[in-house]
Amino acid sequence: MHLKCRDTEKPYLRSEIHRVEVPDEKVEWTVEWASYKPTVYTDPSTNNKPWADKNIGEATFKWNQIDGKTDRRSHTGQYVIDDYGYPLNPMGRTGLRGRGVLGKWGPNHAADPIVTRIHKGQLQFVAIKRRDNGEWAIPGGMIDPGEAVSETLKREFTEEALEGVTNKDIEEIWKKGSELYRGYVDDPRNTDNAWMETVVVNFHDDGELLECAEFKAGDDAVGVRWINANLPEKLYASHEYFIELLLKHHGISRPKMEYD
Ligand code: RP5
Repeated sequence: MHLKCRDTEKPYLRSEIHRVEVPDEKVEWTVEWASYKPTVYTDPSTNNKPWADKNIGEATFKWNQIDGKTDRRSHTGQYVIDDYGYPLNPMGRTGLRGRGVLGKWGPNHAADPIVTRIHKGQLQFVAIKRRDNGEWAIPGGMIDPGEAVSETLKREFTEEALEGVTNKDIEEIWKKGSELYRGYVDDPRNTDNAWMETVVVNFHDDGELLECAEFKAGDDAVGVRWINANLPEKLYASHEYFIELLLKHHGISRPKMEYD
């Protein structure tokens, strides 16, 4: 069940708009809620951007299909279009309608590379600090139109954690990846009609390829560092869950914490 995209405490990113509170039992669209009338918000800064969709009614959209250069298929299966022509978030209500700050109606596809190493006996992954909200995150990003996921994974890591600078040694790391997840992301930008989805792939450096890499935050990142995977750390969107999958993949169990 999505939680971060139902947060009513903070205003929605770059706005003064608050979500309507959606109680757990009313998240699913199949639960009747006649008086549900959340604010409709599409960030004005997305208007007329080449990467953003037009308003519903001003263009035709091929839902659940590849639509020109936009992949409107969801990893979660077929999503529903409501009576007014808007795609409905497959995880249910979020307390906000419209496209928010996202570019696409329906699924917005991203890719997340988890680059890892063993350091002093600990599994570590590379994290970046996001410019938009200051949270630590996996250095993922949006898939460009027509781009292969494998390219996005490489490109986003290079832009955000290496400030665009790569070399032959670092390139080696992209040769072996293990997919950990493919699906919906509980991203704070999600709305009832636009949401994030991702493919998460682990690239493990078992040959010290990254030992001499010069990590430097670039593009949408303002910080970069190695984080011990088995220590609890607050991360952006569903990224804590992706780290749990990473630990499982490496056969590591996280020590039980007081709050568990
Ligand atoms: C998250 O947003 C994904 O998991 C990915 O890490 C990220 C992509 O968005 P940007 O970083 O490009 O804003 O939902």
